[in-house]
Amino acid sequence: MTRAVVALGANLGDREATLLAAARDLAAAEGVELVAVSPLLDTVAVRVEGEDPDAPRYLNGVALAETTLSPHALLDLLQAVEARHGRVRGARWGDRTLDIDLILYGGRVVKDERLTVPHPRAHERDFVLSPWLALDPSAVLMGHGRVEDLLRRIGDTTRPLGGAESSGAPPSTGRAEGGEPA
Ligand code: A4P
Ligand code: MG
Repeated sequence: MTRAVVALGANLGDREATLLAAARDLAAAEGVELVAVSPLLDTVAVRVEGEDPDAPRYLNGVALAETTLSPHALLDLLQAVEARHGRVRGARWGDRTLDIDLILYGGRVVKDERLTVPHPRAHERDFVLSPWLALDPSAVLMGHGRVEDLLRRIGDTTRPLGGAESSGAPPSTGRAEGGEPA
């Protein structure tokens, strides 16, 4: 068995339902044991040009799995689950109902035309690091160091699902716009 770290994201459709269904699909797959799924976090869309506050926001999470599948067989599975949930491959980093990336596969380094592991951009993405850290406070991203340190360096702009603006802020008191009632 090899420990794999998988990142899930969605910014179209019922994001929460899709991510939970995808996690169930992974748990049910031959050769995969789902160990844990992180809290789902609401995140600003990152486009090729940078963060886009006008794009539909993402819901992101991370899952830990134990697998007997090879890295490429696991990628096949992740892509089959994406397809089952209506993923259409359009623009790079474009809007999608479901994206599943393989972040880590044990201590293996893979670099070919289909697969790069560790994921080459995970270290600079709070939407990967933050849910991963929530799941595993001692997580280490091979080649980059402790997830906690990486996240502190880039800053965490993620929000809890259905929560307040940022962690720690009290929910809105619902102050009336038009002044106090008479
Ligand atoms: N591929 C290579 N390595 C991997 C890997 N480790 N895991 C190949 C998964 N796939 C890998 O991916 C393109 C090709 O990458 C695949 O065919 C596979 O063989 P894709 O999913 O078709 O396209 P993509 O996801 O648009 O491209 P890319 O470059 O993988 O994008 P990223 O880096 O995954 O970024 N903003 C927020 N807030 N949250 C997000 O989740 N995700 C993206 C996608 C952009 N912005 C985001 C989010
Ligand atoms: Mg992808």
